[in-house]
Amino acid sequence: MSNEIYDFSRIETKWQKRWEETGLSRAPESPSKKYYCLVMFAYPSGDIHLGHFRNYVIGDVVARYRMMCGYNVLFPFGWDAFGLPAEEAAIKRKRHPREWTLSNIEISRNTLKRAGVIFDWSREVITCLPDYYKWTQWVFVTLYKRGLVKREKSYVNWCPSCKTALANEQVEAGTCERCHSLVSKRELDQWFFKITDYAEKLLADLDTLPGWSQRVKSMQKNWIGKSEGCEIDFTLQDTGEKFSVFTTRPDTIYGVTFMAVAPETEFAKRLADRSPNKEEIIRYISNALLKPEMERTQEGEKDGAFTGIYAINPLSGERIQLFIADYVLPSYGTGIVMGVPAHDQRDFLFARKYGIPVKVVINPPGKSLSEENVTEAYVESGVMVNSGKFSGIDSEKGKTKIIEHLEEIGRGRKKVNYRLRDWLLSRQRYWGAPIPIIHCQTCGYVPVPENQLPVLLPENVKDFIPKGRSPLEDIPEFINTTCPNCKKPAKRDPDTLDTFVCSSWYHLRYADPHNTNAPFSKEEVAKWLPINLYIGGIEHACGHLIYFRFITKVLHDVGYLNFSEPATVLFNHGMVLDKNGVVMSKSAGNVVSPAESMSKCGTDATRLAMLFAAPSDAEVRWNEEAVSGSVRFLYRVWNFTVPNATWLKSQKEIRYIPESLPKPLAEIRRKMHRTIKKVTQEMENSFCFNTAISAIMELLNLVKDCAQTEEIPAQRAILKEVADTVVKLLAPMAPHLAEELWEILGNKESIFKSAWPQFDEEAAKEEEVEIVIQINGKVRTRITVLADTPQDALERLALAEPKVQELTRNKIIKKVIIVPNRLVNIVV
Ligand code: ANZ
Ligand code: ZN
Repeated sequence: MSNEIYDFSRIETKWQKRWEETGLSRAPESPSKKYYCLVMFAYPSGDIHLGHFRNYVIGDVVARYRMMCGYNVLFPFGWDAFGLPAEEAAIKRKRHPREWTLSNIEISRNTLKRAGVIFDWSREVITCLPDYYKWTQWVFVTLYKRGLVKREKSYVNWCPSCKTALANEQVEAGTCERCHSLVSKRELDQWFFKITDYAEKLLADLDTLPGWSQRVKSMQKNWIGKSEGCEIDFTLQDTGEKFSVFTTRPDTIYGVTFMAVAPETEFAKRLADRSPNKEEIIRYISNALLKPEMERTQEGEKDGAFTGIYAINPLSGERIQLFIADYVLPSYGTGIVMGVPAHDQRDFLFARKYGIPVKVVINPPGKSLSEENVTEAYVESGVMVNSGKFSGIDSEKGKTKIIEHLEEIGRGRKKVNYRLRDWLLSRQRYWGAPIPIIHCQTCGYVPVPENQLPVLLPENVKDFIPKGRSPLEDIPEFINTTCPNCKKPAKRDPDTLDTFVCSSWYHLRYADPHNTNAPFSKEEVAKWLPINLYIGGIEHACGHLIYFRFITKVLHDVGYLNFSEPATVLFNHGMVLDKNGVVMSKSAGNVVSPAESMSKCGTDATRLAMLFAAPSDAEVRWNEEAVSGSVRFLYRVWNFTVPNATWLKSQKEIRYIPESLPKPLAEIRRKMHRTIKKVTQEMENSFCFNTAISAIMELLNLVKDCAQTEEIPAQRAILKEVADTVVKLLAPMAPHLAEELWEILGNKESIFKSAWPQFDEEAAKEEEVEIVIQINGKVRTRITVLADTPQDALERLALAEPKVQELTRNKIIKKVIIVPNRLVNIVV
């Protein structure tokens, strides 16, 4: 064995094998001090690339750090193996999704092992295998029994090229987030989770999550979109039929000059039927349905069609024109808007286009608007005018007054609305967990009883290409069954579950991954959860990160969990960009595998280069050259430790008194404690491993020229401390090299069983110096500042001294002479 050179490939293989043999990554049965570090699992749609590598290495650094702090660490991994990406890839290659997926998992798992990421593979979950999706189906049935599942015919987002329905979260700027085709609407019978029942809890509990960034919390808050207002009942002039609108501005009710109905609604269809302009209205409605939602909600000119029918305002009794207009969304409020052109800009543009009156009912403080001088809507609050007995009232107060009045006369009520929509679950695709529902002619919808789960996805399927209806529908052996209730012939639901259902509960399965009687036992979950640190990309803020909070809350309410928020701390790592600054992704086709760099320069150097490139929450533009920089640094660590190892560990330990260390050694010792402090803070809080690494580099620079000498008695003791410390501080980031050096320094056990170095606050303190302050060469006062305070700061501090202010008042300062760490002389 040669210790002469840093042979990374030998070292990395050796330690990966050793960790596996000793079960370093195994989470214990009964943790006494637990730490659950979770990274978002991956779609197995190829090998992992540098984006994954970064995410998982960050997790690995934290997991290893926590081990050294004495925690029992759970750091599991798995695969989000169902769903479109895998299915699309398999179709392209003419392979079965299952076979394609499992072989990708194999490849990616090996790459992750080579990356030195010590996941506890004994707890791996793969969502496309029956032992997992049985319980995904159980989650569905559990929510079904709880009344949280609904079936509804509704217009769904439809991707014409993926040929499937999409959840709102999967629509990006009006296009399919996968293939970027324009999304249109299609009416289908669909299953939904009633996540809106939890809107208030999901919103309110954001306040109980100090460990989540403001950014994610406000994204979720906007997504949930709580809005407080009221519902007001209007009537049709001719038939007296009642219909309601949702508004946040009841104070503007006297300003309503038209009403607009969403084209998708039943109400619109009924109006069309009775309209004198029937043909035009029907044409307008069918055109509107083809428009992507994006186009409808964009700013700019709005259009609509007048139905020829009128409504009556419940307070003013005025007659109002009814329009069908596609800027009104069917799924928000009641799908009908009371149009107030004077105080809503959209309504204003609409009114100007169709020659509808603009009636001012709110005046800005101290001003008077009128139809003629309004050039845009006045949307602020003000004084109510032209509003019957409410005129003259402040509009904020008016809101409450109007609602009270409407409630009294039975024509309106307070109402809270959420922008959040129910979670669309059904996918008309093959590669997913079958929806565990049986359609029976007699009994209706019957959930599959738990003892009949899983509903197996048929595997010998040749034709699973999407055709616009579910491929499972064409498989008689699958679709035909008997009703669990009445035992008559019945049919299975042909759709599969959105994969976000699979990933909404995987964090729980890791606590008890081999349970065959239940998705998890309450006891096992209680040992590990909630997650201490959850690491993943910001792109999941309004999708997965809401879904998994929702499912956790439901399972809590059903009594399976003793906590209702899944993760205490959430960390969003930044993206990895390619050379041209484009986000690395499978779909962009610009992915770089970490494998090449790991072979060429070593895993530790590749990890370090990635960690050194930027703070963990910032973007990294990947640059191969950075790796050679970290190779050089690792060599320096090696060259400091290895040649000195025998000397450092020889003879008995030397004790020293810190106060009596000679200056250079005291300097080294202070730097060491400061470095420990810095690195520890980064490991605990902000994960700026780049600055942690530079601190270690600085420390190493300070000691690299220290000779082996016994003349200064404490020299060896200090250098031994520095060597141990550097190796330990580097261990989470460059684990293989650290293990090897730790062994060379004479230790028998893994460095990850050793204790993380502690810093001494006193020793880490910066040195202070006294600065003499002179005016025209005469000593006037003294101040104490940190050593090496820069000149401009010294000047500012000196001039701010009361004594100096007093003596320089009404005098002109000609110049300021500064001798760093010693003196400031002010010439007046
Ligand atoms: C009259 C009014 C007057 C309104 C005014 C606003 C200003 P937020 O705050 O986002 O909840 N609205 C209601 N249902 C709608 C739908 N289905 N599609 C499009 N717009 C709809 O928005 C609530 C406001 O959005 C409601 O208050 C309504 O317009 C409109 F000076 O009613 B408002
Ligand atoms: Zn039946």
